[in-house]
Amino acid sequence: MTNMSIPEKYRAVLALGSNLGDSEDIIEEAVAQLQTLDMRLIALSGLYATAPVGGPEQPDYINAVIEVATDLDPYELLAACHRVEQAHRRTREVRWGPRTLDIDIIAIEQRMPEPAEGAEEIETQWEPLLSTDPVLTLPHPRARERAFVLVPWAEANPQALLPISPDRKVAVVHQAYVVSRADEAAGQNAVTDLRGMCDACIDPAYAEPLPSLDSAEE
Ligand code: A4P
Ligand code: MG
Repeated sequence: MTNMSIPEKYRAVLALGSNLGDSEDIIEEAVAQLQTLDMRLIALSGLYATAPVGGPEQPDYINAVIEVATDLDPYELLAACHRVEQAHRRTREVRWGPRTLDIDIIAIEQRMPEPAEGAEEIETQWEPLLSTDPVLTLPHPRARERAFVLVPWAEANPQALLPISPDRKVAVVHQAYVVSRADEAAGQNAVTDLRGMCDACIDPAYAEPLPSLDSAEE
């Protein structure tokens, strides 16, 4: 149980997806179950019907994104996500194949140490964690090009920033717009109409298009 008087050490963005079983119920139950595992919900998107990206021919997905505050360290958080996937009898036969429940950790930020007593009050600082560990890659390497992650995340938190490198972040609302427009132009995978959302870009410096990822990462 979280002690509300002590602020949590981490904030995490989780993307949930399901395309087997009663996907809407599964996602809603999973959001409730995650909250019993030392996570406090701080933002929640709606449910999105999305066309499958990659993998074999498979049904459409239901996707959603949540933000949580937690004291679980990143690997404990991954284990908690796997527990909830297992509770929904998630199996792993084909990469990117259909699944009852997938929970990906999109990004984690760590609270910076509090200022010393007597020091001038400063706003809480959050530092994004970057990791290339294949067991837990942060941020999730494909998040930046997936409308089914970016669009719900932008809804849940219009101020969200996706870290790209130690000194570069992109506004999620902007990236959601860019990726959705590109998908739409290619006649595929449109998630929802975001026309006009680009106006909400936080800083034009983040508006530069991102290089596409090395196909070896796919
Ligand atoms: N892993 C590494 N980093 C992370 C992370 N940040 N979060 C490792 C979660 N897991 C991470 O994951 C494979 C391994 O990735 C794990 O052992 C974990 O330690 P998995 O869940 O077993 O397999 P997966 O989900 O099939 O693989 P992956 O690479 O996570 O797939 P993606 O990229 O998540 O794609 N289309 C629509 N419309 N909606 C979807 O939700 N999802 C996918 C899965 C494909 N197409 C989709 C959707
Ligand atoms: Mg996954």
